[in-house]
Amino acid sequence: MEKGRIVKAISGFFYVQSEEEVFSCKGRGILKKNEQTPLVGDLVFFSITDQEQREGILEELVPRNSELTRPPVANVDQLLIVFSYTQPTPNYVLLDRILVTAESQHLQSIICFNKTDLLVKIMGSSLMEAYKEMGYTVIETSAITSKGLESLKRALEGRTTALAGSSGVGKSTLINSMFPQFTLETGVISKKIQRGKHTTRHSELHQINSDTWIMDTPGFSSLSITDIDDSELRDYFKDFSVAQLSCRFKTCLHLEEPNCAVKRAVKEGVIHLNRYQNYVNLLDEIRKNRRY
Ligand SMILES: Nc1nc2c(ncn2[C@@H]2O[C@H](COP(=O)(O)OP(=O)(O)OP(=O)(O)O)[C@@H](O)[C@H]2O)c(=O)[nH]1
Ligand SMILES: [Mg+2]
Ligand SMILES: [Zn+2]
Repeated sequence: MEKGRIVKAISGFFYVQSEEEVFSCKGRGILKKNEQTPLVGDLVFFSITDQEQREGILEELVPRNSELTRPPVANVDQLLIVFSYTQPTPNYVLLDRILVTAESQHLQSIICFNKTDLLVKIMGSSLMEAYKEMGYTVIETSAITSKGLESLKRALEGRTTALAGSSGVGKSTLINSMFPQFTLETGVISKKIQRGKHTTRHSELHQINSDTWIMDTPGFSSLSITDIDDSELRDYFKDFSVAQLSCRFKTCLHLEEPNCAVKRAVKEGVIHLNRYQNYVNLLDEIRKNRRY
């Protein structure tokens, strides 16, 4: 059997990269029987059915280090969450949803603000500073002027990174600008609604060198939080971690409980109000979904 990595999945075929070659493979009954759905990023064993046509059959999935449903990907080390300063404007609710998902999977997150060239003046927002203080790497880039691309490349080195973010923020353009060997398809922004047109349709993993991979993904604008318990949500808000040690109740959910140190920190401006509001909304959503 051969070993490889799924780099793309389209209409029932899994494209498996092994050394320098890519084989198109069909799944095997055994995977279905075990209720295993292969994902892009999966390490697999496969057998070759036609060497010349580069065809094969998937035999076995290697156990995953991590797994995400949106974007659907296995074995990434980190997410590169991309926003643009304008066209389209940043969606901080989406940012917190992606961060919560990443934290729950113990993935690192890098936050990238792209299209700095479109701004007359960069408005350093207090919210952005807040994310830096929480310990996230925040990088400002322009795929057009190459600003920030060198530091972004350094942050990707030696790791498998999936991009995530709304359509039109410049994910594919950033990959093309950092790595000129790629010519991924990019799209224009709709003038009328100032949004992207969902140009990238399939996630695809690209190998940069022996231990560096990057995955382009389709844009998305909503992300529902499933698989997370209301009691654990607070642990995925990094900025709560210090304050919540001082809440009167160990299990404080920072809502109506007396002597809540997180709410105090919000009042004092130590925790950003937007973050707290997003937390309360997400908690509410998780509880509502559970009821049905
Ligand atoms: N001015 C400016 N335009 C950019 C920048 N990065 C990307 N763009 C433009 O934004 C548009 C959308 O870029 P894409 O790379 O297709 O965006 P995407 O995030 O891959 O979008 P989807 O594939 O639809 O999810 C294109 O017209 C790009 O040229 C940037 O840094 N500055
Ligand atoms: Mg794209
Ligand atoms: Zn509390």
